[in-house]
Amino acid sequence: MIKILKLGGSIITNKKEPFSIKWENIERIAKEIKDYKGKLIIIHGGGSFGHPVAKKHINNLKGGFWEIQRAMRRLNNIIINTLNFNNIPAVSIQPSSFAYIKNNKLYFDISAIKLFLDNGFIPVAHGDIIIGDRIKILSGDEIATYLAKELNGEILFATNVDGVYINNEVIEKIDNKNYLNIIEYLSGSDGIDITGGMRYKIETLKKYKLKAIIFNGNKEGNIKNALFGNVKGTKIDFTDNHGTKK
Ligand code: IP8
Repeated sequence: MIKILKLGGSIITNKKEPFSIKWENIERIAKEIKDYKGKLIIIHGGGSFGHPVAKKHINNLKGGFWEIQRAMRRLNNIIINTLNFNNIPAVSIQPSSFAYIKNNKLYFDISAIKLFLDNGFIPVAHGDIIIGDRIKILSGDEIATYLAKELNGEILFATNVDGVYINNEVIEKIDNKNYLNIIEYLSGSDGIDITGGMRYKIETLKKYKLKAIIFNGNKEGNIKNALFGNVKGTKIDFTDNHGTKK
């Protein structure tokens, strides 16, 4: 199964201060990814780069198109430079050039992504602003879920919390059986986040019948452990055959 690592904006940037990078985290993340040799796509969020700029232009996205794109490209450059510096074959994939929206449905041309994967590269995409019958801020979570569905991938959500919390406790597992009980407890995320939070993540995973894990990407070793299938967090499985005998 292809792994899709979503780096939440809060683990790569300081969300409370515009355009501030968490350098130590990015360096550490690169070192943790290094040993993983399976097929991998990385997607990062907007954090204190994309979100404040998108918020500023929310009533005139067309006028702010380039400023939003530029904020995300700046962050993407930093991530990819750090990965390459650590000998990771990361390449930039800019969603606004392969994704669009029509009648509220997303369309992606993923041919280049597939070719990059087949040739041993690690495509690195990011939340972005996209065109279509309207202009839309596309979240990294939407890209992750779309690609997971198309490529039969599993999403590894590296966030700034240990998993999905209910009453101060991390829920070990969310599936079709306990979904309705859990969803009513969940809200958005802190800081300036204009594309949703935990609740939105879980709802989209459910909608597309996907498999994922939500874990704390700020803790040393967790990203590596997630790639190798043994991280602590909330395991999510909405796949059809989940729970049935094979
Ligand atoms: O942080 C948002 O991506 P996200 C991208 O994954 C922009 O929701 C441009 C704010």
